[in-house]
Formats: sequence, C-alpha cells, structure tokens
Amino acid sequence: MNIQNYINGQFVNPIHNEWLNNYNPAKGEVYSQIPNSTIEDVEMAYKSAKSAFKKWSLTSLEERSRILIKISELLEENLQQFAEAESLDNGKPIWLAKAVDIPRAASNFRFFANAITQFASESHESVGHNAINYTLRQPIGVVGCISPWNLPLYLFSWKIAPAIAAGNCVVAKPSEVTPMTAFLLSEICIEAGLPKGVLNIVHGLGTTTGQAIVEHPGIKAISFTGGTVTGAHIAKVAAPMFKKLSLELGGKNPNIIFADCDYDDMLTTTVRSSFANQGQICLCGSRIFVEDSIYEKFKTDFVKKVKTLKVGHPSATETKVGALVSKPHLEKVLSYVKIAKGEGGKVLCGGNQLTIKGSENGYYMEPTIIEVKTDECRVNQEEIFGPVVTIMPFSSEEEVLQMANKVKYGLSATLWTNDLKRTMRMSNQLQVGIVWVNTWMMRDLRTPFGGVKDSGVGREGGFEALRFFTEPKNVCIKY
Ligand code: TXE
Repeated sequence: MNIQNYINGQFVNPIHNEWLNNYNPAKGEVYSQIPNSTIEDVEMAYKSAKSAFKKWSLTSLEERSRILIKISELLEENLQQFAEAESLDNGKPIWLAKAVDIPRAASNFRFFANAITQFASESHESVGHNAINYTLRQPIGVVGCISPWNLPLYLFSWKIAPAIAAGNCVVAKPSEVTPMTAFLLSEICIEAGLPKGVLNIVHGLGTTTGQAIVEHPGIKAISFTGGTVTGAHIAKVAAPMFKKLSLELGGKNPNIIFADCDYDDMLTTTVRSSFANQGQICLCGSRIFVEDSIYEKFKTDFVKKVKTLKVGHPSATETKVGALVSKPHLEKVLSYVKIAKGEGGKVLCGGNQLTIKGSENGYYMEPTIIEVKTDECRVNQEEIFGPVVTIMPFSSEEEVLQMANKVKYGLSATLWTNDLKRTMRMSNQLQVGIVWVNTWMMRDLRTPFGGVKDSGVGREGGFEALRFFTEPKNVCIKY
C-alpha cells in the first residue's frame, strides 16, 4: 500500500512524485512506499493550515472537544487494524501495540478533548490602582509537530492532540521509518469531521521534509521528540527565528534498587523497564544500580528471567521481544556490545543478533545484560536505545546518587525502596524530569512530562502542553 500526504483534508501524492521505501522490520522487506516530500509539499501543507486557522481558532471549545473525542472513539473501534499496522511498521509485538500504543493514542485525544474544556487563564486585580489584568491564552497559529519511530502513533498524537485542542493548525511529520499509523489516522480525521487544513501530515525524511518544517518562517512553534543530536540541530535552526520549542530527547535512565524494596515486584518490573518495546523507549531504565548486599542474588535472578524472554515474530502471541525498528538501528545497538567488551564489560546474557525461522532477514536481537566495572564507560553513558542494559553494584546512597546524575541525560529515574525518607531525599536530588518510585512508566496524562540536561527543554502533558501551544497575552484595564 502506498502512503500519501494528507493536506487540506485530502490525500495527495508528493509534488515531485518521489517515493521512499518503507520496511517491515520483522521480515527485513520493503512493503510500502511513502512520499519523499520536499519543501514544496511542506509549503502546500503550511498554506492549507494557515487558511484553516482563523475559523478553527474561533471554533467553540465544545465543538473542538467533540471532534477530538470522535477521533478517539474511531481509534478504539479500529484498534485491531491500527495495532497490526503499528506492529508491521515498527516490529513491536502486536499484543503490545494493542495493549499500549493504540489505547494510549486514543487516550491522548480523549484527554486533550476534555482538558481544553477545563483550561483557564488568570486574572490579577491591581488593588489600589483601580485596574484589572486578565490573561488571554491564544493559539499560536500554524505549529509543527515532528515525532519518532519508537512509539509512532502514541507520540504523534501526544503532540497533535493538544495543538489542535488549543486552536492551532498543524503541519506534522511522523518518522519516515514508521509512517503507517499516522497515514491511517488521516482517514479517521476525515471520518470524524475534522475541518480540512486543521491537521496536515507530510511524509518524508528528517533532513529534508522535517528540516523544511523547522525552517518555515510561518510555523511559529515546533514540538519535537527524537534524538538529542537532532534536537540540538533543530534548536540551532529555530533560535534565530525565535520559535517556541518543546524538545523531548534521549535518556539514559538509572534504575536504582535498594535491598529494602519489594523484591519480586521490582524484579518483574525491572525486566519490563529494561526490555519493553525492545528497549526502544526513552524512559527505559537502561542503567541498573543494585545495592551490594543483594547484588549477586539480583544478578542471578535477573539473568535467569531475561533468558526466558521469547524473541520472535511480532504476530506470535508468545513473543515478548519483537524486531528492532531498522537495520541501521540494529547495527548501532549491536556495535555497543562490541564497545562494552572492549572496555572490560562482561556480557551476562544475550549480545547477539538472532535469526528467526521464517523471518530470516528480520532485525532481531537477544535481550542483553552487561555487567560494567565503572559507571563512566561508554555503554553506561551513551544512549543505546535497544535491548541492552548495564548492571553494577553500589554501596551507599551518596555513591549511587552521584553515579545516577553523572550522565549528560536527565529524563527519568526509577527508585526501588520502602524507606520514605530516602525516597524524598533522592527524589529531590536526582537530576531528571520524572521520578518513579516502586513502579515504572505509570502515566497520568495531567503530569508534566519531559527532561532536563540533554534530555530536552519544555514539558508536555496536561496543561503544560496547552500552555506550550498558546501564547499568553495580558490585558490591563483601568476603571
Ligand atoms: O532519530 P531522529 P533517529 C534516539 C535514539 C536513537 C537516536 C537516533 O538514541 O538511536 O535518537 O534516532 C526527524 N529536522 N531517539 O536518528 O533523527 C525524523 O525524520 C527536522 C530517542 O531515528 O531524531 C523523525 O521524524 N526533523 C527518541 C524525528 O526527527 C528531523 C526516539 C526523530 O528522528 C531532522 C527516537 C531535521 N534536521 C530516537 N532530522 C526519544 N526521545 O524517544 C531528523 N528529523
């Protein structure tokens, strides 16, 4: 099936009729073509968004909300089709897309449909001056949303739902590696009655299509999720144009395990936080630090459990770990196993590419645990973004805190302990945007989401997202 751009409420081919191959990572085969859009396609999408803006920005909150809820319902009705498409495009197990990706995408639309009806602005009475100030929260205009391949529809909708809810019109680009569910979403938007031009989806490469969105002088805000290097580049391009920026970038998150934790719960969740989605989640706990008194026990139990994880074709129900997203990405992840060995790391399990019968050309890899000697080695410092975690012991709270913070990233951290005072102390001092205590990736969509340091700037989620997608304007009235 060929994917088309969705511009001005219609499906269109790229202006230059150039196409890119889209791969099925489970088989390593091309299965569709996507537009290789250029600056001209982006211009067309921008013009469509711009002409829709005035009317959409004046559309009542109830009406915007009603349409977003309809989109959410249609996603739920088409859960199976979307889950299969996401799995085919990305390599993740179908059951995972069905349990997490698509339901959460539907929740994103529902959440922001409701949130916009509760979004209020402030007023300040200037007592003694006979004046009152009130703040308008006005939509920005045309905004750009650029999303990655690891949680394709989930992260795409996480941006476009608040952007549209707040009254903006959008030029969006999903990752060229996983464009299918964004394409299917366009069909749903038409069915839900989203006015034409409110959402425009342009497919293509980051360096051309994505770059054209970021460079476009009329696109006043960019919400981006992806790699840190790309994020830094986007910031550089956007800064001289004073664009509003929200950047959600990489992570190298510590998973800190104290001896007083609920052990079984911790072990089960740690397997998940290490290898869910083939380890391709920016929130995965890829650096595991274990208090030395339980280190040997943990090591034995963790390795035993991880060895039982079934790697296989994404459509098999028993598959726990599917295919990695692309060949270059698999090669990158495998290269880190080599790097680990070179710097004295010990591979406790996994480490190899896997061949799956019937899918011999797919991008499979064994879940891998590397015991590292020092937290300063490259595998412990650089984002690998695959089924690879490091483990090492620690002896005190101070020591582990220092190691946890000694990376350039600062997205999330997980703490396993039942000591309340320690929880408070450490949560205060961890240099991250999100701390999970005795759990992982539990999400409440009202909470601020994002990181510090090289993990990005700005926050998504809840009213933070609605604030990002609006400009505050103060009105001062003297009476
Ligand atoms: O992401 P890119 P890549 C990390 C992970 C991964 C690394 C690189 O470590 O190995 O980043 O992944 C678009 N202007 N994460 O190269 O390139 C691109 O088309 C505008 C973490 O695949 O950052 C895609 O739509 N857009 C992460 C999106 O940016 C550009 C999730 C993300 O792709 C662009 C993914 C440009 N110049 C990878 N260049 C997370 N935070 O969850 C690329 N793009």
